[in-house]
Amino acid sequence: MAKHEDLPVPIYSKLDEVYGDGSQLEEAQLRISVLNSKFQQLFGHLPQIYARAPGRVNLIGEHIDYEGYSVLPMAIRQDTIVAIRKRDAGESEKLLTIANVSDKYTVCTYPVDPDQEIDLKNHRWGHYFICGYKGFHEYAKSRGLDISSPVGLDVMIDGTVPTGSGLSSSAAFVCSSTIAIMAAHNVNLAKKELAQLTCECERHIGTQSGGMDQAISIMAKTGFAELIDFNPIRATDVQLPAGSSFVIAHSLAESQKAVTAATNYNNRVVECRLASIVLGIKLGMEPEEAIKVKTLSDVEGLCVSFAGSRGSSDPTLAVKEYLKEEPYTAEEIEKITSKSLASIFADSASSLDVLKAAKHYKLFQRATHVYTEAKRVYAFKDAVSSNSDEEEKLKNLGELMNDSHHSCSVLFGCSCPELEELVKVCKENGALGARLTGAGWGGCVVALVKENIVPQFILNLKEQFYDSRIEVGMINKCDLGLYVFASKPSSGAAIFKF
Ligand code: NG1
Ligand code: MG
Repeated sequence: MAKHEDLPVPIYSKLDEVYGDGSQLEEAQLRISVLNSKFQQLFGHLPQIYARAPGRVNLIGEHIDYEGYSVLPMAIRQDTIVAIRKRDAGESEKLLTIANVSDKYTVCTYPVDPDQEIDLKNHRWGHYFICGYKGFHEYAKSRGLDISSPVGLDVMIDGTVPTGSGLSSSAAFVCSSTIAIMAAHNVNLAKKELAQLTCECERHIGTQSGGMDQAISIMAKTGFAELIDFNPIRATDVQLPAGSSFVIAHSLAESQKAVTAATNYNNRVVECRLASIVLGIKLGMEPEEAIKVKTLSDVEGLCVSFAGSRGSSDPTLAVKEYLKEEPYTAEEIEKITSKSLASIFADSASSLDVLKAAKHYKLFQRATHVYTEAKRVYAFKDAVSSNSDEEEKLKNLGELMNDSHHSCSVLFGCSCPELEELVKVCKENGALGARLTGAGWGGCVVALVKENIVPQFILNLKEQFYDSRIEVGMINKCDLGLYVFASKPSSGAAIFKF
């Protein structure tokens, strides 16, 4: 039997094949009918084909995918649907027109040009579609696929993943766009290949992302979280313990990753790379070789050998020995590398932006987070499949989540006051574990809660976290369900054609 990741994206002809037969189906039917009528109104035609891709919640393994380490997310029910129509070659109008069912998003148009540059200084929501457009054409070119010359595309989007929430609305958008463009050209790919492609697509937005979000959005299966490995991308089903539930709660601090990349996300990618280079040199690599090192996983072997000389296998021993806790200045690092930071990162404009904005580099803290977090992912997977009784199992999982949050907050510096408050409220109300999820600096918390207390837990969060914010008008009372909800592992990306 073909492995799940070797299969292409499923193509359905009925909505219930992807949304089941419950309340989600009714909602999906309504969404499709709104998409169709707005599509018809704007473009004078119906769409030819649809693609959907879900958001995700990461249960554990934060900020380590871009360092080559495995992570453990699950897809959520909220998704993005892209309705698309490829214009006929003869039609005079040659534009990519991207509209949204929500009036919040004004129509964006782009030229029909796969080589166009995305204007990163002027962020527009439609840029995420262009990420998929550019990526698909690059892929087609590199594989010599027979794609007729580019034509106009009419596109209408409907997304239900809250934006800036750490639930990967961006990957849901990029993945569904890429798949829709692909399907409109009668192309389909193996999921693992598509996961790789969509990860590269999203980098066109200027973040140096790992591949977690796209991989889970494409490879998810109903009922399972997935352990995602990289190089090569692979997904292993993880059955979460019965009697437990993951509650997602929004801190109401929005994290606009594409806008703050230089000081937040990409800054951490650069710091991790610098930590790998410095570790490489201290552990005996020639500087010329070490500056080619990309990730902390590339120097883990050296760290473990060092630990071995002390009777341990823990890579953080090398971090403790060779990196100092005080932040490094650029000059201090350049003394070690004998090369300027600007020349090390000369091939990456977004890294050069990081260097311009950075005052110092916390190499010890970032490396310690990455190595310990990578271990926690496997400890979590082992705890799920262990034979210990349910109570013990949940306790272990909760502790790993708490440790992960602490490390994100203290070592990786990607929390914020709102997230800290919400994690505390979750723990005070019976969560076995609670942590920020996704990139952080705002967005959501994920809490492990015994299933039988979920309704009371959510009520308590409402009283202790949300009511005061409803009072000052940050959110509407009737929208609370969008900001705090229990989530079950949902299905991955799909194509529909009716
Ligand atoms: P979000 O939460 O979507 O901003 C980001 C990255 C992931 C991963 C996490 C942190 C993208 C598309 N996603 O997620 O690859 O690094 O942060 O674990 O950049
Ligand atoms: Mg994102």
